[in-house]
Amino acid sequence: MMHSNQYFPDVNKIEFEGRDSNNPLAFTWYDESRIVAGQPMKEHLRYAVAYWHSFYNENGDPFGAGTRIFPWDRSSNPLDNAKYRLDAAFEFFSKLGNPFYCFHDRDLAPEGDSVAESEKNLKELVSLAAQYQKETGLKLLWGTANLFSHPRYMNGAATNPDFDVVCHAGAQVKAALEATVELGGENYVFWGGREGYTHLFNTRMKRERDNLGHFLRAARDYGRSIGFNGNFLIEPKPMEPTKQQYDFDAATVIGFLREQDLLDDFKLNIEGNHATLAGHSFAHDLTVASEAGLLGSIDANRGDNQNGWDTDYFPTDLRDAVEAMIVVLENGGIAPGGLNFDAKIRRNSTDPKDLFYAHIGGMDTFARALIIANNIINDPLYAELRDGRYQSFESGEGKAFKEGNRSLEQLRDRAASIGEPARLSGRQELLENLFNRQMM
Ligand code: XLS
Ligand code: NI
Ligand code: NI
Repeated sequence: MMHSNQYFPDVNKIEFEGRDSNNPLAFTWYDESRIVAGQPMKEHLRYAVAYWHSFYNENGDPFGAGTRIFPWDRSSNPLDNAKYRLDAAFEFFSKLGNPFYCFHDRDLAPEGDSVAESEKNLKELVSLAAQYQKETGLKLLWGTANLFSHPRYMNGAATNPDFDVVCHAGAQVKAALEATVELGGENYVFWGGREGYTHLFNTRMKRERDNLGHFLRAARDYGRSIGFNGNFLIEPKPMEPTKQQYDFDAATVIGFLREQDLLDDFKLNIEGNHATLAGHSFAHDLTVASEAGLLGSIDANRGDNQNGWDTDYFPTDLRDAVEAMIVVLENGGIAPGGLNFDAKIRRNSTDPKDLFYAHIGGMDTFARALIIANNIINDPLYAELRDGRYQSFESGEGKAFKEGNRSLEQLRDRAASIGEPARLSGRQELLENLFNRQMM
């Protein structure tokens, strides 16, 4: 079975043409086989396209209906349209050259009138997707279940106060895990859109958190029993749609995973725009996850400085991407995770080529960022400005403290004997200039 060539007929395979090219349908920096830090770019970056934003999201907003016209909505039967959509998606992937994609159960296949019918729809689409994957070599970075769109989840999914709703969430996750395994997915994501609460005083946070723990352990056990060997990932987000209690940011999720004894199987999927919604930078949350040994994957997007929403812009801010790639390189890479463009074209971007421009922009930005990040890491000034500051812990008394061998009395006695410490500059401006020198 070959995917068609009818949905994006004006676009050919996107090639690397270099920075002198002015072809808007070519890469200027993403040269997938270029070696950076000992590895081809493609393997560092592991780009994925998000099925929902690119092929399912009509770009409605709270003020108006969707603006996109989907040429793959050819029929009045949603199951047929799901098949056309899959065909269009694989045409797009083949032309763009992304190695991975990600989906929710409900963007891949429509919900049926019963659990059994929904399962059947999903199975049908999964077997088609398996054929397209085989034909194109494309891989699944992760699967997930949409536990937030259906009205039944208005009070949450796994944290719903009504056990019957929790069961429906379980049914969906079971089927989505099976789909992920069948398609060779390397990770499985939980983003708890409607977990959390809208009013604290009709909510028992601890109870909901414990129920979520039971739910995630059941999902883990089932996944392992059907041969899922990849990482389970939790994607932190502080709000929107609900206020969150267990997944506000990376640090909160790590505490939750520890409380619920899930650290052996779960890692984090960090999204740029979610980190900024939590009042952090993208690189901050990546660093928190990485230092805990829990950086699993990345949703590469960005917010808008002028508002506080999850705007899911395509990531075209170079500085942001450079900072992210420093963390990724220092993490020893992102595999088996990847960089998933959990991003959408703007509501007024209605040219079919806009979806290509958007991904090309994101892919070029992170490719350039990878090169710059590697240059920064290899500049001796970087190590001096960062690790050099901690030199006093590398020998003598400081080293003894670092190893846990100094009491408060000993600290006091040393302070009394040494007098006022010298003022060591943090040299932040020099550090910023170092970054700019590599970027400009
Ligand atoms: C929404 C989330 C969502 C997850 C997958 O804000 O980013 O897209 O990545 O459910
Ligand atoms: Ni996301
Ligand atoms: Ni998001």
